[in-house]
Amino acid sequence: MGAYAWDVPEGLWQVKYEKEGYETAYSDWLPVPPPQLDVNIGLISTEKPTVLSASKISNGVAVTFSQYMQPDTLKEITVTDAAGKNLDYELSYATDETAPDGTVYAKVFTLTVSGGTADSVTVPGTAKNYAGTSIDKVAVKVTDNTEKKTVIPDGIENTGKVTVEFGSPAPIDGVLTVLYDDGTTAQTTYKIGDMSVSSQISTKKVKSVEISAVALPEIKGAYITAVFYIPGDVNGSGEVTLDDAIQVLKKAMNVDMGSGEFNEAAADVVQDGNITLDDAITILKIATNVAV
Ligand SMILES: [Ca+2]
Ligand SMILES: [Ca+2]
Repeated sequence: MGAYAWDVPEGLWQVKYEKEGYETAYSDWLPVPPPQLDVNIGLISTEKPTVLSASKISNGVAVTFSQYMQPDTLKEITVTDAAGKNLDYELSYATDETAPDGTVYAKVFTLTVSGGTADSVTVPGTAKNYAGTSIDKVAVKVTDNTEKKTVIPDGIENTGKVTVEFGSPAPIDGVLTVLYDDGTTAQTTYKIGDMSVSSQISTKKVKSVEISAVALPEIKGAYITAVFYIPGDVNGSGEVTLDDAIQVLKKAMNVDMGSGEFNEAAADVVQDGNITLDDAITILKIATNVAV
């Protein structure tokens, strides 16, 4: 909002706040002296909210508004398929943005649709922004705003870390595709907003990684971090050896291992969420080239 300064003679003073597109607001009458600092109030927009986009996501649609909206007023939204049939959906939204009084407002709403493919979203005139201003009823066509980025991570043969910025912190599904140099691919899904993705890759050489996500307008700053590793390479040395098997065995037996690197995801090669003797034996087999 910016800052301002004032230096006035003694008396009673009032601050008037004017900004195009906002209602004019006034502070309380303030006695000076004492110095009055932090005379700040929230300005209320006089403009009606609008729908900026209705973006296709893997299981529905993400609707972005131009202003913060009251979530309770969005329950009358209708979603239709290409034939005009109404589809059931569940509404969700981030709850981390609140007004000073604790009320939750959001700009991006995820509609998880069942029973068909969303083609159009209609927002009724009962939908209101944070100030209680209603939207004009509007029907918006669902569009595919998926953005793809290809990255070549550093040190992919060992532990590769990739950070990619996207346009939305909303919890929306994305797809991460690993391309191997023999032409094969592997895919894993994630939710943007999870901020961190671990993707187990095979010992095949990785050429590049393509990350795709829905780019939403108005909101910036989200990112995901993908960490790659070779299954069984718990110490991050770049290969699976007897050392790795011994470390996993110690972990499975609860033996103190000191403070060296230990990648628990890489250790759980028999993927059951626990590090056990099974994992140690499997890593031993990988290290000694015995068929697993
Ligand atoms: Ca190793
Ligand atoms: Ca395991």
